[in-house]
Amino acid sequence: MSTTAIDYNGLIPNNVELGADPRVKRALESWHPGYINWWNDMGPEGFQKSLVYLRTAVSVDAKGWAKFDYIRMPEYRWGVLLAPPVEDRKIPFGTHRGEPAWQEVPGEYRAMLRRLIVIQGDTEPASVEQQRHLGKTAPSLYDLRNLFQVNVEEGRHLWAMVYLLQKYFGTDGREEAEALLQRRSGDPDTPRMLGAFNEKTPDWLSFFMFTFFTDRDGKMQLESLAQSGFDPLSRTCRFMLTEEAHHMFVGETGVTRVIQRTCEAMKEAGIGDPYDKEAVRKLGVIDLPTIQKKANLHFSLTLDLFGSEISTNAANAFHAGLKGRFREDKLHDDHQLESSTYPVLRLIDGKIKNEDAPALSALNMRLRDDYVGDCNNGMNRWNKVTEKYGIPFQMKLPHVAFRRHIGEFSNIKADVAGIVLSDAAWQKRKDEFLPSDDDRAFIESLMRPQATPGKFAPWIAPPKVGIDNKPGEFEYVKII
Ligand code: BYC
Repeated sequence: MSTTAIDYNGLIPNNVELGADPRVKRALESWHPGYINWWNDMGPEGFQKSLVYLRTAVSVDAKGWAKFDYIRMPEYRWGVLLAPPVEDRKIPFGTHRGEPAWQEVPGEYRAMLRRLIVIQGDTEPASVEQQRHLGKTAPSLYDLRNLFQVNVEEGRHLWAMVYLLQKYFGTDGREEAEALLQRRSGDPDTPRMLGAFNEKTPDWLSFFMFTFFTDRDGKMQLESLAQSGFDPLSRTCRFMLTEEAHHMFVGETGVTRVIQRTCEAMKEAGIGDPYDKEAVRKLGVIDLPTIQKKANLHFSLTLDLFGSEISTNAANAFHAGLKGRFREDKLHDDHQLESSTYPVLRLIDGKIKNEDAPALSALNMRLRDDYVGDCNNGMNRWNKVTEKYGIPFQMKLPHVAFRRHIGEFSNIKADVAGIVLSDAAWQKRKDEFLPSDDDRAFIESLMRPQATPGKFAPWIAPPKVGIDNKPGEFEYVKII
């Protein structure tokens, strides 16, 4: 079988020759019912019987890898798909740089590798759990379908990590695979592993912000793991990145459409002041300062996912050749970083300052910097919309010290400009920066479902083009 073709004959579609690997095939087949139970219990609520126009991977070839069709979500063909191998691939960084990439787990790094895979795996079902109630308030069938596409693919990403655990980590891999189905987002006793994945995604603006900001962390982390010297992880992540692009598209265009609708409504009503919240809200659209507050919230939550600025874990994973930098293969240096430094934003004597730190210890900071750059590019595209309508409002990323729970700034309170505030000042001003109860209640009041094909809730503009080039009236979800 070619390495790009997918075998659809068994229970688990795959391009890893599961048929020739009875032990792993059995392990995955016995994990399957638990997964389906989890999907039925924790996946999209109320739409499990509906027919959804979804894409499914039919190849891992970069061109034409997916086909679209109506499918009931519990019948989605979740599979194990790895990008084609790179012939003669070498470990691209760290102390083993230049040695042949590992096809088996390097014994000395087993625990570290397992931890990275488990953390990655844990985020995938977590996001499905966070988004499970959103179907009920979808602003259109187009958006409903996109939500479900994201959800089923996060489910597949869980499969991707579970395959690695089952195939390469024996009994403890099986236990970890089981535990991935037991933890629950937001559960006080068995929470998901990383902070942001225990937060709520209460409304569609949050969903778009999540897919813009948090899925973008997914992209950065997957790009770093795609560099891994452990070749099966690298190949797995490379294919996941193909799917991830759509998730960020959903976020970026989702927020763009919200901003566009607000600007249109303001123009039609002759409102030029974006801060005239009351007047704008009367139009049934979300005022721009409230959209900015949602961005502040999701950006700050997501920054915590990069871990501490200075991290021995990150240094060890790089040194070992397990987790590289963003697009390591495009960087020009010694790829070992034993003697280089990197500027890190730190809290020194109560002031936020740059300080050079050993580059190995500063890898989380470096990845976060790359991430912030990527977010800025997306945000600049949002700002083109307000510019086009001549509305004097530009979205801006808050300072990286704003509202942090992990790392250098977790013990201070800073405003969106990075000015350190007293606790009292923060309490007094926090509603300036973050959605207040009133903002949340207003957004919630707009969340009314629109399930007529081709129609959209009044607070969001239609997309420029349909999915799979379908026309505007296309019935993306047949609700049953
Ligand atoms: N919450 O040295 P430190 C995605 C823990 S998103 C709670 O500072 P490290 C997706 C840390 O575990 C991408 N705990 O950080 C998006 C450690 O605990 P232990 C997911 C946290 O390890 C949308 C301790 O603090 N993938 O795919 O260098 C939808 C000290 O850690 C947090 C990955 O993250 C936190 N935020 O970096 C669906 C890639 N941050 O071990 C999917 C794999 C840190 O001492 N993970 N801690 O008990 C990693 O590379 C690293 O684990 C992290 C943390 C970047 C997350």
